[in-house]
Amino acid sequence: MTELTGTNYQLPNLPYAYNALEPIISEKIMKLHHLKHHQAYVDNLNTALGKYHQAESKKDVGAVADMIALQQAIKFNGGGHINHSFFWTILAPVSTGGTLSQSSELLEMIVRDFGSFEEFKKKLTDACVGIQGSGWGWLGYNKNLKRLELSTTANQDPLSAQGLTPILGVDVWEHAYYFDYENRRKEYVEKIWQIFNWKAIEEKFDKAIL
Ligand code: MN3
Repeated sequence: MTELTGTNYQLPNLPYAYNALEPIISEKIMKLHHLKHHQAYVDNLNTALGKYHQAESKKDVGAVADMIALQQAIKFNGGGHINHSFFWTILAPVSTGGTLSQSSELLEMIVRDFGSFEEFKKKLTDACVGIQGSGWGWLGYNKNLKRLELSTTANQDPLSAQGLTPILGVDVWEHAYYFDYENRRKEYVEKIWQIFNWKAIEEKFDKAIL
């Protein structure tokens, strides 16, 4: 049990049913991914934060070492909670997520920064496929340079650590696809384009450029 009082983080509800992303992602994967993996990040984050606050409340230099020792757990599980909470919202059942509207500012910037939508899609897919081990592939917005950038992160590192605001992300941990695609990560990444929620992705972009 966690000692944390007041601000326990909670697993967010999915905005669709567990079987809603079939046949691209199975109900079995979605249930495990959300109810087991994401829940574990939330629980472990709450536990680590509880211990952190306990150590902090001692106001003793000896407890600072305990706080430092907890940082990796906070980063990993906090990143997992951030990344998955984001990921669920940019997916939608096949043929309900729409397409990027031709008049959108996001499409305009994609064309400016990557040449064409097709080129962007290929580059992001390649980046996801090329990640060694577990991680995420991203389209991010660089506020300082006012441009879109492709990036990857290892493990559960959040994209914000690179100074980028996430617009679109792909979980390429094996738990995200292995039951459906086995070792065929490329096929999973190519198919996930069918279940992106472009309205939600445009909203992320509109917020990021404010
Ligand atoms: Mn995952």
